[in-house]
Amino acid sequence: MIEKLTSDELKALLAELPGWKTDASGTSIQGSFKFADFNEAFGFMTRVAIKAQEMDHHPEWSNVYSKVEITLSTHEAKGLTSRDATLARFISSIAENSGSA
Ligand code: H2B
Repeated sequence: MIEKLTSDELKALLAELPGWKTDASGTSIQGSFKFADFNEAFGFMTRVAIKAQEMDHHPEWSNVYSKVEITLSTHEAKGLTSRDATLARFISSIAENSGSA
């Protein structure tokens, strides 16, 4: 069973990843990404989907035209783990390269 992040690790992760926040219970993190249009948003989602499939760790997300909202958590741990940190770091790194706000 994968271990949950400690509260210090979660604090450090949120400090490292501007724009991500945690829910009140600290069991998931949310990020919101805005692109120029649907084409940019869906390209971003495609890159995230490929990474998620490689990792076998998948986002809960929604898309409305140019906006993508993402929630990450690890069901197995009923909370946040290093898998969420890895995927969130990847998402932020490619969002920067896709013109997100
Ligand atoms: N994605 C996420 N976000 N959390 C999980 O715990 C998870 C997953 N578990 N993708 C994986 C798939 C698991 O259900 C399969 C069986 O490996």
